[in-house]
Amino acid sequence: MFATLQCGRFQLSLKRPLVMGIVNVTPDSFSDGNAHFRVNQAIEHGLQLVEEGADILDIGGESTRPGAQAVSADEEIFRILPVIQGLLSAGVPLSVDTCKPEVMRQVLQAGVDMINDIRGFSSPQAVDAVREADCALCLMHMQGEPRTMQQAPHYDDVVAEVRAYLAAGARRLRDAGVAAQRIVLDPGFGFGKTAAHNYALLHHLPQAVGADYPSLVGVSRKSMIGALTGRPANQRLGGSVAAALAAAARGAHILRVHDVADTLDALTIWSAIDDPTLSQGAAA
Ligand code: 7PJ
Repeated sequence: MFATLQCGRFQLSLKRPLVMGIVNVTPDSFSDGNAHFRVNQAIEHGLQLVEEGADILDIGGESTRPGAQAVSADEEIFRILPVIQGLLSAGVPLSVDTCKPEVMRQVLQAGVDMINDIRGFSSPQAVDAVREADCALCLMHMQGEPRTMQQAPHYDDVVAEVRAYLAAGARRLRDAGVAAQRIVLDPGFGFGKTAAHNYALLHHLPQAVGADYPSLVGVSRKSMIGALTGRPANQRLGGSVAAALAAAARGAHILRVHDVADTLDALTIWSAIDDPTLSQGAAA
């Protein structure tokens, strides 16, 4: 039904799961507060992820962790624009993780290929900022606001509620004139959800995202991994890769991860098990 995703300068094949590498440009993700230093490190990190095989890069200038400080549109643009410019010729589509319409307009002007909105293009201004472009749009579910969303998440039926939100959001985009080939849906792991909610959504991924649009899953290093392994964020590689594979097995089209090389290795082995042609030419 959807063999490809219209993603700005690129038409992405969705025949195998794609890996989206995360490039954070927030002060808390770098040891040095110096802006120039931060930009160079982020560009280098992005290039490294492309070398590891990333299919897409997702650049974010605002931390959405529970309790994180809000930043102005100007500050967000100041952080990410030079990183975008440094990565535009890296050979893969660039996505920007933002919920600010003004940031969306400016980065689209700069040439990015995808807008990833954790607020699901819920504001009419966000829809206006992206409708006439040819970028891909990732529409994510969130309950509440980043600062407070983890205080008391509640659902009567998390899978049905997330599905209804995503379907309504996609309908809003379509009604605004957005082509179906530009839309990707994301259950929003960790955004106003308990560990039990997150695992229910992962188990029922096909039901949570529906069959009309491709899906994006972001579970990398999240608290749902720490909740079961007891490990801090920098020791969640094994758990994150397991969750990414489980998402791929349930049909996820794009996996948003920190650890690109390890995730791709896991996908390579997992794919070969069900497709003997993939191991036939390999050395013994
Ligand atoms: C997600 C995201 C996600 C999408 C973040 C983190 C938190 N965008 N941005 N999906 N998570 N589409 O990476 O831990 O799950 S920021």
